Amino acid sequence: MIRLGGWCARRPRGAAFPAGRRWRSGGPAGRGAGRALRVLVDMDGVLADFEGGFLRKFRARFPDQPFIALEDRRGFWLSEQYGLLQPGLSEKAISIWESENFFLDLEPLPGAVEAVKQMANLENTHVFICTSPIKMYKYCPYEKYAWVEKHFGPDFLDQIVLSTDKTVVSADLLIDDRPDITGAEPNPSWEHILFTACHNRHLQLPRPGRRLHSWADDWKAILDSKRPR
Ligand code: UMP
Ligand code: MG
Repeated sequence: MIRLGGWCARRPRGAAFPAGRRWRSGGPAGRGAGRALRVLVDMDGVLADFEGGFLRKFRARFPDQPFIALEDRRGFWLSEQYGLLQPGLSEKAISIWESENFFLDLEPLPGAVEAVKQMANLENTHVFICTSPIKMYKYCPYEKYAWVEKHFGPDFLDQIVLSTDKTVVSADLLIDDRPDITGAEPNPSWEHILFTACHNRHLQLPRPGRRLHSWADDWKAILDSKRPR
């Protein structure tokens, strides 16, 4: 059996593995022992600088409006904090990420692209980019695919999982900056590793919650802690 994205296909005996799929070095049955470790990596706030990109475009489009500096951000929902700052500001904030090229123009967070390329090339490791699109779908889903192609190359497009409910996606790990990840599945298969972001850095995690402070942090050790011994 060959793993192709999230499903399995029969490989004819003796046939070569598909070209250009080096990141699936964990490969078919996994070259080492046991099944491959599956890691979901979130996009906004983990790979792509959603908060920085938002603030830059908000200030450019609404130069006379108040704004929230990144060090003052609290809570996952930017729109809520802007709404508390001034009536009507929540709608202005939303209009920024609903605009064309917002998601495509986001800068990668420091070290993110290199780390995920490395991760995908590890033995026995399957990496998926698991991201929630906004409901206004005119630009966002297309631009998320275009962003992955731009920074990871076209072969990595197979690794995208778009889902507003990440609890129904099965994996060993989910690296995500949102503190409260809930959904239809009350017992998700993954362990959530909270990726530190401006809006969550002050939170005390309930035990035994773990953080990845940045891509300079030891993400390999976190993966290794989930591998069978
Ligand atoms: N988002 C909102 N409102 C906010 C902040 C973010 O709708 O106040 C959206 C933008 C992203 C999504 O598409 O939430 C975050 O997705 P994840 O990083 O959780 O996958
Ligand atoms: Mg996120």
